[in-house]
Amino acid sequence: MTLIKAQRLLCLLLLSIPALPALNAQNAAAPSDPEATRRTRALFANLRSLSNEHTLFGHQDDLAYGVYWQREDGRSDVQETCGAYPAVFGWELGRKFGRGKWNIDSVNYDAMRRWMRQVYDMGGVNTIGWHLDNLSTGGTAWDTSTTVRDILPGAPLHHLLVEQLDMLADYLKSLRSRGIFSHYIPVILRPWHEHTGSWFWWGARSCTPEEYVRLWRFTVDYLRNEKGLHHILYAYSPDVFEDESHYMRNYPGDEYVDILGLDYYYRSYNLEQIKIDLPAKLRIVADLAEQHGKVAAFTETGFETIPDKNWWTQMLLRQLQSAARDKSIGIAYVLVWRNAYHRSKSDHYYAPFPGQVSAGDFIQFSRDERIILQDRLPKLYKRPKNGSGLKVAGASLSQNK
Ligand code: BMA
Repeated sequence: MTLIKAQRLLCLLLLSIPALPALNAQNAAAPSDPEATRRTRALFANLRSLSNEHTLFGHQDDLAYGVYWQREDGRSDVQETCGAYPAVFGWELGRKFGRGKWNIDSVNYDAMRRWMRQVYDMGGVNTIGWHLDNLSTGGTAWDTSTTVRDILPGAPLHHLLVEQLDMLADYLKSLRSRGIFSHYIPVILRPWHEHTGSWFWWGARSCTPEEYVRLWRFTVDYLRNEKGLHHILYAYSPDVFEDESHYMRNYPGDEYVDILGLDYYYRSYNLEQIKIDLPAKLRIVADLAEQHGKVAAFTETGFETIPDKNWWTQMLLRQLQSAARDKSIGIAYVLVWRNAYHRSKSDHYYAPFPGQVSAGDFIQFSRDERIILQDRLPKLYKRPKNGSGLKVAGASLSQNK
């Protein structure tokens, strides 16, 4: 073949590629960290591309404890209710590193690392939040005394923030897979959450938007550049907000955020309002994620004690569906809050367990085509070959749950 013929052939081949524009556009979206590991990049792109049709279901501390049980290997209230584990698992770092071996909810850090590895081995996703103690006063995360300005670079207590981030970095560095091809397990880190509320020391009434943005950027820059961590996706998750500009008021910038989230709880007194309000809010988050090339997620929600027996299909599912529009991205995952194990907190649970009033409806929810639990997970840590798309098992398969 002459050189000219070969060039023509190459041109023809290249011309045939734009037949896959939508897919390429979605695959082109990349995490905010230009040096993100291969698996982290795959996770980001896959969450984004699955979100139009699917939403991964997640539960906080699912493997650690449930209603009236704690630390029993293999147990999960979700799995015992519907036959499948969640697809997303939320974990908590708080109160403060260095205070002992257990976090604020009596979860042991070593056990948590083991569970995170199990989640990764199951093909699931780990997301980590942090109710960090107030570093100025020694109070809890809910001590809203002004603190942020004391711990920013150049401020007198900055070393206390650095000390915590050093320990966080060590913990994140220890999140590696097993075996000879050991590698970092990608994680979603969700720092400084619910800042539109005023119940945490990094909240709306305790710091200015500028201070918040500096705190966020310092956190990311320190972990990424000083500590060289590239297996992290960062989730920004305001609580309730008024409109787009309120949502973006403290936005640290596209170079610092991967996931646009929302924390929003159902409460008996606001059910009527939430029916109208929530789909609109989720839509704003999804639209912003689309515009900024990010993933959209419902980063925390739930209806404490789930007193409405049809809540899963009649409320949550409908609202997730209404957030997705034709060909645009939708809500990639939803995480319901924890099922407290202690009898003194017997009304603090958000996922069903066998016998709970909404258990039957949760089974229906878990079998819906949109919702993905662990048994229908596509391979999230691998980019699909161009043109092949993500493979999600049909909902019919999960009839065996
Ligand atoms: C809150 C409650 C607390 C818990 C904290 C951190 O929403 O669930 O009981 O200690 O989150 O997980």
